[in-house]
Amino acid sequence: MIHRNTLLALAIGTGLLTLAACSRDAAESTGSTPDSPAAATATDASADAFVKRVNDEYKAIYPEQTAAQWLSSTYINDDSQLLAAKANEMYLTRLNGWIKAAKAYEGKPMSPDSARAILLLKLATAMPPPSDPKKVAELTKIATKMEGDYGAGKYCTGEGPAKVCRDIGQLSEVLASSRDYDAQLDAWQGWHTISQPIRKDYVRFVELVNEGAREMGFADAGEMWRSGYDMAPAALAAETDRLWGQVKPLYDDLHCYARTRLKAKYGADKGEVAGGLLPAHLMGNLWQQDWGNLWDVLAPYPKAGSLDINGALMAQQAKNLAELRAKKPNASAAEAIELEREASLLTAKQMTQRAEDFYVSLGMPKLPESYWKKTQFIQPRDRDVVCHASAWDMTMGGPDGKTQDVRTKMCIKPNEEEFTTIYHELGHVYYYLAYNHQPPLFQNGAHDGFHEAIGDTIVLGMTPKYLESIGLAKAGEQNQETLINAQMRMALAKISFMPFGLMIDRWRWGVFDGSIKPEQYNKAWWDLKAKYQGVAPASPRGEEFFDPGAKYHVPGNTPYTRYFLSHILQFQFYKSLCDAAGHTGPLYECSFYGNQEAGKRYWAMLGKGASQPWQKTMKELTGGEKMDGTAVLEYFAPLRTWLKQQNEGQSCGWQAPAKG
Ligand code: X8Z
Ligand code: ZN
Repeated sequence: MIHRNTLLALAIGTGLLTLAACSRDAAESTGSTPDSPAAATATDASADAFVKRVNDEYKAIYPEQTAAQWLSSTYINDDSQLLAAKANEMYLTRLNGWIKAAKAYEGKPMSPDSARAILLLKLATAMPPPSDPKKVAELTKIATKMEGDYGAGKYCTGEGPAKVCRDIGQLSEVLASSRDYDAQLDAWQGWHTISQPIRKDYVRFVELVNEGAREMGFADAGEMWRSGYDMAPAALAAETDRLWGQVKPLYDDLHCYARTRLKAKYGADKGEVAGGLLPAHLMGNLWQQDWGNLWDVLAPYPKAGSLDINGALMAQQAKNLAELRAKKPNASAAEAIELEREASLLTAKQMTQRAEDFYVSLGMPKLPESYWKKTQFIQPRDRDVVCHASAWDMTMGGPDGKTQDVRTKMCIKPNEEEFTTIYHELGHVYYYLAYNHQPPLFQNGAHDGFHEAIGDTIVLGMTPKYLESIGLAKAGEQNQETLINAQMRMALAKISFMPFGLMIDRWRWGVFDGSIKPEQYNKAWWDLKAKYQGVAPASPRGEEFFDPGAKYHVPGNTPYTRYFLSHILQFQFYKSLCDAAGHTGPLYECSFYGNQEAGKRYWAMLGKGASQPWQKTMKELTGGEKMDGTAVLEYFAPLRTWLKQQNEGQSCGWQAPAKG
């Protein structure tokens, strides 16, 4: 996704452009005074002055580049893409001088803040470009094109007047709601046709970023990605294995339960794929990363309480529409369409106000007025956009730190998944607002998993009681059945995600280090899907497909380990905020909604941004310095017991197809 920190990463990566050129170019290319880094005596003061100059220039040139990216994501066409790619290229050329100039300060004494800023300058890249300017232009063009092609992707069927084209939203809707085996298969396969043409671009993209990473001294781009965690890249990889080991037993239990239910629903032959794998098109989600839409199939106690948030949100939309229609009883056909859009926009804003209210209840500020004016809430009907949700900081606070322009870009629909995604995106936005006072190079998450975990921590605070208090659920009397329902609802969103959060970058790390070759892209993808998630396609997916490209973050080049880490971290943050709020009793019962003390501690953490190693930031909030899955297990303890009972007598587990 292209939120601000991705852009920073992308931009700084391209700063490697002229590493080999002479140092005078650096001063010229940054447009600065002739304070040539090579000639400077690298004392404390000069390094600090250098970092200050980079920070000032960075903030000054940033808005133009971000504006071009915003335009190309909210108005996809050849012109906006050309401008976005060019803006990137120009911006990166400016940044290039900074990285090169920073070399002069290597190993010299400097303040800890300057040392960290220079470290971040060199490490915070998702897209390291080669030094050849032609290749930089090629890279920014390919990157813009891949994302645009994904955003505009459609699956068309029929000919002539009978031709129907469906976008990702419409195809996702089929998986969410239809329980017709073939309709789901068609929607799933249809979406996976859009990425076939992206394959050749991706192959070239990998060559280019690897070249860039190697010039910078990394083994490959994957190693560079793993280097942004205040620990050795190999240690980070081992850390993800350790964390997965902690939560995998819970995933295995959920997998077993889901399979039993699917077989009951679709029959023993269609409800699973040979080896005990879950059929990819039946999980309610294009990538099987969130099984929440399968509530109708997987609800433990369908009659206990009501957590039908989809129904409540749709009712809200219907109410908005009815009220608008009542004001305009004789609307023409064209006006009727406008009314529907007006109702959708109103519902989307109401959902966002709900999310804002949670943050404000913790003592955080209201969103700035400009947020409401400039955000993309719903899908425009007259043009292609990248619907994948993202949060943007357009100005980094502006020159005075107070000219804030933060936005979200979504295609909101009235359903539960989108509702919680709004809370997720506002987590990014509140992080921006909290750290806008920091120097630009520290305006980032403690690590990228922190950025992803902020809003999700709030989502964990959306207990049935909270949902009832905002009129979206009838929690009723709490008992064992409603507890298991609530736990299952959370597990279908969070636990089902974990192996997916891990496997995407297992695939990309392999692609970058060459152990996965282009001619095995798809096979390796499905091998990893089978190994980690225990899912499989219903029919063979040969190399004519490029299934990884059907997931936004691959053509969008957003590293994904951040989401896996976030799913661990958010339970740790949640537990700490519950402690701060004085919660006693089982963890899963806690909502810190409205608690100022929890809010104060959270805000303090957000305000630190990337100014210190994440371990320190984590210690300040949680008291510990390690990521740890035990809070996940503590939270889901009742569900774990319940799943064990349900799975009794079943033979759980799955057999990944033999590696060929
Ligand atoms: O991409 C996102 C956010 C934007 S950072 C909507 N997420 C991942 C995904 O959709 O694949 C949030 C959860 C995982
Ligand atoms: Zn996010």
